[in-house]
Amino acid sequence: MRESFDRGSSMVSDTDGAFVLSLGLSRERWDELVREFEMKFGHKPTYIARAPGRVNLIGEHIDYAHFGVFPAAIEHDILIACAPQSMSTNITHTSTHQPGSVVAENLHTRYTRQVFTPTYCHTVGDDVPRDAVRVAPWHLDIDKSELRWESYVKAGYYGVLNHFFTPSSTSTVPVPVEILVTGNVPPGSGLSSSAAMVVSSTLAFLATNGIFDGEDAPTKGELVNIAMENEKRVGVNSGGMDQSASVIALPGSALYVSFAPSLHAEPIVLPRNAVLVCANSLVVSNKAENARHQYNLRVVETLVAARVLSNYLNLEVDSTDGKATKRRLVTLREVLARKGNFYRDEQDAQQEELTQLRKGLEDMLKGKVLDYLLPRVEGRTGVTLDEMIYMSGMDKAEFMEVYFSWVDVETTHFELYLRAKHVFEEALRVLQFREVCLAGGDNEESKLQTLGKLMNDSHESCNKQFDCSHSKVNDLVQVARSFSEMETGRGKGKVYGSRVTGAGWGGCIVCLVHREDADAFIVHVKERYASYEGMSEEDLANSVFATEPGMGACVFRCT
Ligand code: NG1
Ligand code: MG
Repeated sequence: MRESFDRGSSMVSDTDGAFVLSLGLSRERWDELVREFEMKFGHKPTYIARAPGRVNLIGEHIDYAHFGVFPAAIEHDILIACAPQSMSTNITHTSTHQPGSVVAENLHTRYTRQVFTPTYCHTVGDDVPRDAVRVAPWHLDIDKSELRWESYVKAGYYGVLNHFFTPSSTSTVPVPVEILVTGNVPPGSGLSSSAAMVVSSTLAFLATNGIFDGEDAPTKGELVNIAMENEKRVGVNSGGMDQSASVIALPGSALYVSFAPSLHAEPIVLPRNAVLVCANSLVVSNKAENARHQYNLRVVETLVAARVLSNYLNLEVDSTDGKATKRRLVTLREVLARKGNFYRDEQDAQQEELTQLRKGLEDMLKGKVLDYLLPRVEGRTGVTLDEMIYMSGMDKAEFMEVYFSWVDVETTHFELYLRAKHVFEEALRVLQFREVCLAGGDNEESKLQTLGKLMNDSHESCNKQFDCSHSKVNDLVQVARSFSEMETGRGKGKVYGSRVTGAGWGGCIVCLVHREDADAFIVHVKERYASYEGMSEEDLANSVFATEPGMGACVFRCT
């Protein structure tokens, strides 16, 4: 991890509310949160941790293949008011006050109060492997079988405990904590409510334990890594896009985030007249529940595609230990970099060469290499498990160990070719998108058109090659695009591009619209998407909204 981001302590701001207001955040929500915290716990919170959701402009399902992506933080966020548990006000939860115990409340009435205490495993016995003690001495029960709100709180806490309360760290005993959560990022909508939950939870436990004040304060880069690991505890093997956007984003800029050879984020300003509009298809995508045949399956397909390509290209991706070859997971980005001779490992930790990367992608897409991923049988693109194992050059036992032992997926059919093709094409589109944004000159209109075209192409590929859209999402995209046939009084409506954003299989689309047309565009979409019929004004406003790139996570000390 590069130390290129601020020390984490700069994430804490003292505020009497003025800072909150100057950011354009709704003061009422913050005041209500503080009031409710006092009602529930009998004292004021010490901190409020805030982490935003994000919208991804382009670069879908390529972060876990380690290619760069292009998200922006949105104004919607998760807020967690928190404080160490107070001895004097412990009327309602007498059984707590044990080290690290947590009383978690949610402002949303659907989510009930949760009380939990982590356990510390400090002895190495028959049933406790030595590694478990060294790597993760703290344990918290996280239910992966169903989506529970407190799982995200626990996931954030788990990382804090196992990074900052280990035998080798300066802190030893976590304080008992009270938290109250509220949020307005619509769940399951591709705007990353989950990362916002995990990041804000991570921040809340770091702050209440005083870690930002000590020498262990993490950098923003370290926070991203911790939040990424934490999110995996909930059962989704995600890449790092959402956590990077939520932690690192700066107001007014989108981010180009790359992951190889190490995490790097570059703020990029969009053209002056670009407005992003998000519209929710209202199809809730339950990523944790469907991960076995959706998200996690895509992660496995892209990783196996990388293995098959490295086998056919004879790339030296495995290490040898004496005579035995040690197999490991390789990403599509690593295959590309090794093939193009620009592979660097994390030790070098320099920013990747974008010109080399671009050339590598163009070569890969021009050549015939991707055909290695097709079955040797005409008429289908996907392969069976046995075909895939054969193509990997590995024996079955080691293949199963490397590719399936850590993940639960459900299918008999793997679309290695289509998934890899999407990943390489999408990675190239992200680089083109970045270049257009950075190019000088004042040909705004043509820039917006090029960006929009890249977004439209991305949607087609998500839909057809990556199979992560949904018929209703496609309907919504069509509604959005039909704005370009409408007369606005200034000519035809200026919507440049529309695409599914985030993991997909439901959720939101993101549209690139001309600033002057944003209001008319929003009305257009609200009036025409079938599932919006009969919705209240308030629900409609929460379903279709313009957003400016917002600021990343922060902790506010309540004064
Ligand atoms: P969502 O489900 O939209 O938050 C997920 C992953 C990302 C990325 C996108 C697809 C998580 C937390 N995030 O985002 O890392 O892979 O899908 O581009 O699972
Ligand atoms: Mg998510």
